[in-house]
Amino acid sequence: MTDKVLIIGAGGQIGTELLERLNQIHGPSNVIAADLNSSSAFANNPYEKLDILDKEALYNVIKKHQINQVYLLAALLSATAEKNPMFGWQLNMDGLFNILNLAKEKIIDKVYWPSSIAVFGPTTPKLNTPQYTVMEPSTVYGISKQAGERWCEYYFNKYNVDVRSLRYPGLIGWKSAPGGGTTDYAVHIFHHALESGNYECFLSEDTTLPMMYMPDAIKATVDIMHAPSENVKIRSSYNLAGFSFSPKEIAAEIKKHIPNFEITYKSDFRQNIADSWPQSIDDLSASQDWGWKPDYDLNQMIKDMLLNLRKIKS
Ligand code: NAD
Ligand code: AKB
Repeated sequence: MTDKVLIIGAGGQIGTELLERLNQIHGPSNVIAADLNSSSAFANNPYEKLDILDKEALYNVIKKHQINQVYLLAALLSATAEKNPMFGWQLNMDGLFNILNLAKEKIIDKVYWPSSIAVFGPTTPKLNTPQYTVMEPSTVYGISKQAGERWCEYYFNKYNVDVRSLRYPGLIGWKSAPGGGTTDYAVHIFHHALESGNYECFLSEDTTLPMMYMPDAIKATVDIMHAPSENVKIRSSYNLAGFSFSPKEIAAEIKKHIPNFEITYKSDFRQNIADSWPQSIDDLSASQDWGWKPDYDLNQMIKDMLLNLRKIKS
């Protein structure tokens, strides 16, 4: 049977790039883009205007297109959720339940739902954070992701729901803009370096965080969704690592390519969020269970970002 895939939140930072990749795998007519608003990125795909919180509309879209796989990307990210905690909780949890319950009823048969390094908190070991460790998230976003992970595992164990998940670090890409996260600075810095030659960072210079280049995040997403079911041994969510850096370190690297680039620092409320997260991640389980290995290190990511952003800005 041909897979019919629905991406909910297809217009976001990840959705835009995941859509491209899933088009290559399944063919654009089999990949349905859903979001609150349309986007030029959906030009080749069927599009559905959909609010994930509208259960009836969701059911109708799934029936209309005979969807069997859902990638659920709609969520409020860390910084936005902190400004509106109750709505962040509602969107992130009810959206997930709406999809998990369709999978429980066997209306769909496979679900992808991303978690985040935000499941960890101030009491988690910061270096090489293990797969299994203390998890006391201090943000509403992190609490929603941790609860979501528990529910994913519960639905797998209780109802045999084939749900797969990754704890993404901060994602960096040139094709799409980030929306409302704490790690967004790591994308903004490139645009500012090329456009004005200076950037005021909302995190302090030594705030080290785990990050990943978007092509690796897309590869991991596709790989875990295509791994044999028995290889996906963790049904909460897998740790995933790329590389780590602080604003000072990435600025120094960018300066090697753009010598006049200057960075200044003015921390805001996102500093507290970043300070509660790990600095580096141990992703041994993902590599052992389904062969995960990133393609990009920090220097390759920087070169590729600058090359592509220069092209689209010229
Ligand atoms: P994003 O904010 O860029 O995109 C989310 C998309 O969802 C947007 O296009 C938005 O319009 C859509 N959306 C919002 N509310 C909706 C609703 N009610 N119904 C339908 N669509 C709705 O987010 P992203 O960076 O692409 O992240 C996608 C997922 O990956 C989220 O669950 C996020 O927590 C997770 N994640 C992202 C990162 C990252 O660095 N980008 C890291 C860790 C985890
Ligand atoms: C955010 O900063 O909120 C996201 C994430 C790491 O989950 N990029």
